Amino acid sequence: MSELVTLAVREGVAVITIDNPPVNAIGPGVPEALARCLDAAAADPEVRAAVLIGAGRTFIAGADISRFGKPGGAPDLRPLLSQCENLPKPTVAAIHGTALGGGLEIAMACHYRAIAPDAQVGQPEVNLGIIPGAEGTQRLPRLAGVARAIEMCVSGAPVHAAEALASGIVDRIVEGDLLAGAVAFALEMAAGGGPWRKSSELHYKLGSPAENAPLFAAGREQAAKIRRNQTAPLKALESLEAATRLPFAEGRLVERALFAECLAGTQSKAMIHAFLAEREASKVSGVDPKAAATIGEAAIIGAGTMGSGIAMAFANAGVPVRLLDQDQASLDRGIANIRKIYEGSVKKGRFPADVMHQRMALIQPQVAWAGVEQADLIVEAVFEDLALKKRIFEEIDRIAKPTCILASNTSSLDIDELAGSTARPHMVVGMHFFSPANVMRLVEIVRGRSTGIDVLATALVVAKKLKKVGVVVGNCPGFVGNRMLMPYLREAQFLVEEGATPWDVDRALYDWGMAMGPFAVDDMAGIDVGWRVKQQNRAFQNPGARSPLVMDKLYGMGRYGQKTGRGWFRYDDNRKAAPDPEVEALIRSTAAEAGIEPRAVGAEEIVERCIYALVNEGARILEEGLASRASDIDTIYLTGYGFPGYRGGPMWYAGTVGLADVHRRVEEFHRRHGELWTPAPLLTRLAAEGGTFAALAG
Ligand code: T1G
Repeated sequence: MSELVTLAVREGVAVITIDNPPVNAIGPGVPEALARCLDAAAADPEVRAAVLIGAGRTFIAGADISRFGKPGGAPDLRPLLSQCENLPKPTVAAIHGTALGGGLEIAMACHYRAIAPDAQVGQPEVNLGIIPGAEGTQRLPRLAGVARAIEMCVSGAPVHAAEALASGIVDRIVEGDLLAGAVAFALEMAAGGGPWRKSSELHYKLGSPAENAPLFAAGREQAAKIRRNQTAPLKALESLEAATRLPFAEGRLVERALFAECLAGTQSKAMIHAFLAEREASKVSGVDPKAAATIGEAAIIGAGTMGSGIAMAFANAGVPVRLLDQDQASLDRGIANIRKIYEGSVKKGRFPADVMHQRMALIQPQVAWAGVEQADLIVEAVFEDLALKKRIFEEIDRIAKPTCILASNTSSLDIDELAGSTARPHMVVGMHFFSPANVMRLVEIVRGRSTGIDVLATALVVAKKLKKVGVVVGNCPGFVGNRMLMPYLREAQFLVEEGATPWDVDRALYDWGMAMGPFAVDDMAGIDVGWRVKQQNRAFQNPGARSPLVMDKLYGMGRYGQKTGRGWFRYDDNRKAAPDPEVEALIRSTAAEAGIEPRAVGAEEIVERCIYALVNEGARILEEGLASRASDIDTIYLTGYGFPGYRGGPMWYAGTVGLADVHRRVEEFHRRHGELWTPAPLLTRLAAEGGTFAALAG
């Protein structure tokens, strides 16, 4: 019998253990081995019942995602589920950790489910652009009711044990030893003599068409809101609807056809790429996570928006953190903000008030340096000013213990310069968080010339501990994300000078899938901030190259964006944006003065100009070795810049368009708009070879 699944008999119960680390995914060989164990359990006269349990940290986390797209990569689990459900002895799934996707589907095909109090169950397939493919959309509404099944399949979010019990997905919570509890449960059921409960045969929770119609309408509304432009949640709803209308045997066929359709589509390929790319990012050649230092305590310098957000991220992960500011008033403001955000979360029911108190207690506000010498990691998060940051680095270098890592949250300044102002350049690293830092998942980990690999390892482990995605990047102005953003924002501005309105540009990119349009981003971040970054980067602008004209004027007019109620757009008291005729007139007159003839600019051109600007700059970044693989760039844009997951990131997306086509357009833009559009040599080469960024060796 395969070691992936083992069978042992305990008190007359066959204990079938799935052991496929790290998360017991249903990889090659697992369904077959499970089937053999079920057969053996059925055949053994000594066995009265069976328990399915996962070894290690979790029950089954679903199908093996790394195999999707490969031959036999998405195995049909349905014969296994029938075998499980039709076993002539009661079966109990014993769930700890997470039962996700195919894992929950297997559990639902068992007659009963026992769960550990801290475990979760979910159908997260929509996160991968697919729907449950092994009867999940048919069994879940039968167990949990239509409303709950819609909520779980559309959001993809897991539910906790208590909720799973209340809604009927599981039958019993086992405190203490899960296996012992599950065995006892199985014996109880065996003693009852059957018949055992089959989820495929339940009907009473399926509702009537009249009851279900508003639930499905609400589900579609929710899908449009939280999963804009995505096809999988709509297919999941269609499949759930089939469950309510058709017998089980027919509903499962509808599900399978819709599943296959999703799996063959571009959205699932992009989202599966995104899942794997995110995990790949933490693997950096030569960097061993085991070399990471333990961070028992951290300190953050600067209690502004970024510093406070970073302090929250540490507190949320249970790490004590000192929050410093030289100015008591700023410190008080920072702490008041943190409290407000936590209170908001409590009000929304995200966590109870005592969790808020625990987190607040982990944050120690102070104006003096006392105690900072105990920190294992210090993150500098002051105003974006090189001279100021250098002074702070000199200071913290003096105070911090020798093993302390000194990180900067700079979004564009030179890490080597900062490292140079300390006596420990190998301990200096960039940790560029994104605003709001307690929410956004990306951390660009900037590797300076001298940064030690053990320091990189620690930064990666810290990012993971903070439940963030750390991506190692090289040291250059803007690093990876903001360096690419510059040409993207620049094209957005050129497009309005050529005849589009800021509203047109934002609408086109939002409709295409970006979380926000570029002008809304400018207004949110602050036009004054953008202006200052531009001044700092003047040295990197090609003399004589075209430069956007309008932003400087907005800055001069004090139109700083949302914070002043006026920027590229006008804002009402609820910060709702509206087009501003004054800005449009300013754009037209500025363009006319510069001799730019206005023309009609369509949505397609807007998307191509902005997105291909990202791609072309991304190709240069790869060439220069500032990102180690294209998928890292994708991860940065997906987790930090609101790039739509179902398009896989800019470099992946370029591959789906075809690099030859992208290159052709870039060349056209080059001819029409000048040197800023010079095609990156890597793009030219790959386009000629028929290659993709994704296929480049990392
Ligand atoms: N397949 C393959 N590998 C997986 C995996 C999976 N399903 N889930 C996790 N991994 C790997 C991951 O790549 C990483 O690898 C390691 O496990 C730890 O993951 C038929 C079609 C389970 C909650 O969508 O949500 O079933 O980096 O870093 O934070 O209808 O992973 O160590 O090499 O994320 O503790 C549905 C996705 C599949 C679950 C653990 N299942 N996974 O989180 O660790 S579709 C999912 C997760 C399906 C059926 C359908 C999380 C986790 P490495 P990690 P974590």
